[in-house]
Amino acid sequence: MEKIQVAILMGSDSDLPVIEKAAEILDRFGIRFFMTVASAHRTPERVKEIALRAEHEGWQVIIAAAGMAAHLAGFLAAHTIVPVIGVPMDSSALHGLDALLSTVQMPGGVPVATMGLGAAGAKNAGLLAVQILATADDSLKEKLRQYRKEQRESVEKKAREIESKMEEKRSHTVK
Ligand code: RP5
Repeated sequence: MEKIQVAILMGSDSDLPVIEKAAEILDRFGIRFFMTVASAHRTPERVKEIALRAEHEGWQVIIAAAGMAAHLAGFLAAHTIVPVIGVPMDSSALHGLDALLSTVQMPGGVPVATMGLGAAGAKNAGLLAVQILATADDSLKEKLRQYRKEQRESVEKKAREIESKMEEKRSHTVK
């Protein structure tokens, strides 16, 4: 069986619709990952076990998504030297600002790489994990370059479409 490279943990299954954007990226790059729910407050022992398993099994990156007090990423980071990427979730009356601040404001000595809120943050967590893995994998580097190329081409295509639409509009009004 292929070795797990990345783990995606979420504080609650309600985080799944957002954090699955990270999973989509890992799938796209052919990264083997493990995904589960573990709560820093409601199942702290389980989180600790997963952090220890990460080192034991040689996982290379952990992505941790949580809302509200959002201690999941920090709690994991406290129990392992595997790099942790935190993704704050918008799941409270404060619309994620609470989770963003508590994920990003780690005390010196225990880093958590914090992504933005929402689907973009989840997608970037997947991409950052791939970029970390790519530092020691030339074929992944090539796939990332291709990804950026496709992204660039897609933006350029949209730019051309908007420019020609505007041009067409202008030619009608000038007449
Ligand atoms: C939920 O509470 C969240 O979106 C979330 O991830 C979670 C945090 O759970 P604890 O780790 O605080 O138990 O509503």
